[in-house]
Amino acid sequence: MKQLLAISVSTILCATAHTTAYGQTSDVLLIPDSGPLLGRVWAMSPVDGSLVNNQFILPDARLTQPIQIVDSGRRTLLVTDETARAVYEYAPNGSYVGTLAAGLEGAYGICMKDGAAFVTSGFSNNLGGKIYRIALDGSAPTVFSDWAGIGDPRGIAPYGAGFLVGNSTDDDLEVVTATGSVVPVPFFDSDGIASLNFPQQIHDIGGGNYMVVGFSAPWGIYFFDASAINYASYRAPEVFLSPRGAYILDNGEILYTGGTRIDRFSTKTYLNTNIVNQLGSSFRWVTRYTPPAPCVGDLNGDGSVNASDLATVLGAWGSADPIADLDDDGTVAASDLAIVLGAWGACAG
Ligand SMILES: [Ca+2]
Ligand SMILES: [Ca+2]
Ligand SMILES: [Ca+2]
Repeated sequence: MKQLLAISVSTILCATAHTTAYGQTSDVLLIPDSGPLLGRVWAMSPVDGSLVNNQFILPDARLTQPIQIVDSGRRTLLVTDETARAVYEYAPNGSYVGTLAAGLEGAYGICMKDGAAFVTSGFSNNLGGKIYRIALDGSAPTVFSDWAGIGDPRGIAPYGAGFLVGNSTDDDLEVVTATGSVVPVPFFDSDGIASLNFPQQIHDIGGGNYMVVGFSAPWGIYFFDASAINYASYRAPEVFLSPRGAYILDNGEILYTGGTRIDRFSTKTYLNTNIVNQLGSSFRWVTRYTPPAPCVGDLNGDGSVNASDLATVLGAWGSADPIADLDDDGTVAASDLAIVLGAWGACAG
């Protein structure tokens, strides 16, 4: 009886799991690496921070100083690049799709809200800070929030109807309203000396709480509640060096990035563990990514069913190639071609 059960379960698994050419099906943490030659994006485990793929996005000449990568909500990823002053779009398999915005005064932090990207800008060229709103429909970016006389916006996270934004000029955490104005009284007024100094990545960690990364001494990972009470701070020695990005791992430890290193530390034992120390790398912000469910007929995972997928089926014609054999009947044939043609175009959702 046990044996029969095992056979029937494995039969079901075979029947439902079509092999795909592109790999990432479970959550990963995506971390841009603005190395000295070509920027790329690493993927790490959200459970313990271990390495999944150090070339989730292959080294790419476009990426001169990539900072943050987020899910666009339309089966693509958006990457900000500080020195290229652009926002690039990539497919779930890490291939380049297009340039969403270029010629910005800068492009640093990014978060999605109401279907648009909000990008902080301004540090690289001293023209004064701005937050751009960039729609995904190809229309020109607009200045959502002008920080002239206020400072330089860095990390950005949704907050109420607007945003919580780090100000690297006065080290405060500013509230930006839904219409882009900066509230005169900050959420947290930091002295930048004994407390948060040079805020970088900001995470909404739920329950009204925020985790903010402070890059300059006393560098560390700072936690604030809804009343802006700084209820926890982790600094040296458990935070080994100036951090830029951070993430609370599923195992409860805190992963953080800084320079050539990706580390994690325990908030219980204060033990720091190095995960990666890669000569030449410069690791940036950390964002969890849930890959979209594979799209039927999209054999290469670039987000659409098109000529490249058709070519894969035709190239494997008559074979048992498990990727091109879409209906899993053992042969690449007309029925598989029909699936590709029937799904032609951009993947939905
Ligand atoms: Ca201040
Ligand atoms: Ca495709
Ligand atoms: Ca087939």
